[in-house]
Amino acid sequence: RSLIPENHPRKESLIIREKIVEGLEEGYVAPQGLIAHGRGECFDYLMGEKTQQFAIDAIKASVATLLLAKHPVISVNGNMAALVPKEIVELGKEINAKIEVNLFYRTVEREKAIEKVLREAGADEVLGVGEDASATIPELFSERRRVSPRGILIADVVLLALEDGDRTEALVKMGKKVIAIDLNPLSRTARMASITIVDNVIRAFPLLIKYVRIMKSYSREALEEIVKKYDNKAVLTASLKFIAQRLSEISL
Ligand code: PTJ
Repeated sequence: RSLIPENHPRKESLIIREKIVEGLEEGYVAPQGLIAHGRGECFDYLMGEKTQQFAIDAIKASVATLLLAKHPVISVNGNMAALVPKEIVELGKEINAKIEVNLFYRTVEREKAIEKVLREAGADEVLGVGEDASATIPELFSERRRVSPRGILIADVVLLALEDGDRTEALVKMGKKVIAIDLNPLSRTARMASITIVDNVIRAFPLLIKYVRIMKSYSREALEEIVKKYDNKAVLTASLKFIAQRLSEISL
């Protein structure tokens, strides 16, 4: 491993990079995942590398939606497995969600490697690997169309991150609610999703777990009210305004 000096001002960010590189070396992060990570870092930088209020609002609406869901599924790709494997499993257990591997650059080897990472992180069951991905999402032509008939196919709510816009759109067209974690508020995924958490998965997952523990005791009515009041367009606008304002303040 490369040596990161203890006092390096960007130590955290460098450690996170190492996790992605390690995932690449172990064969479960796609090479394109490195590019995606760099784009994410750039947006994170613009947002001060902190969870902002618009992300908290989206996280609360996501938790309410997940707690009300009948068949929630957490969709996992290479970058997520590298960055938040334990948190994926923990959140899955808290909300009784299935965990499914779904890759843009799909190979059975990568699926199996991700399953291994998730099992080592405590998962009892991992869907979408090899033959299990026997169902198809209509109108989708990437390898992401192959899904598990016990998972994404029948899900009413899908939580995903670092995603391409096509699948989000196809899932929404199938009548599913899509919760997307994406640092880029301009991406097609961010625009197509039912709820967009504009934050880093590294910070968003622990917060989702935290709020599930708090909101578990809420009544159905209270959860439904949170979902009803939520406005994703307003959240995306707030994130762009935040970036614009921050840049104009810095450039003074
Ligand atoms: O593992 P696979 O085969 O499914 O491939 C995964 C990647 C990420 C390669 C694939 O989905 C892809 O190419 O994604 P995109 O189109 O590059 O989109 C990734 C989005 O995630 C971009 O909008 C980034 O800004 C955002 N992003 C990157 N890192 C993070 C992030 N969002 C949240 N947290 C991050 N750490």
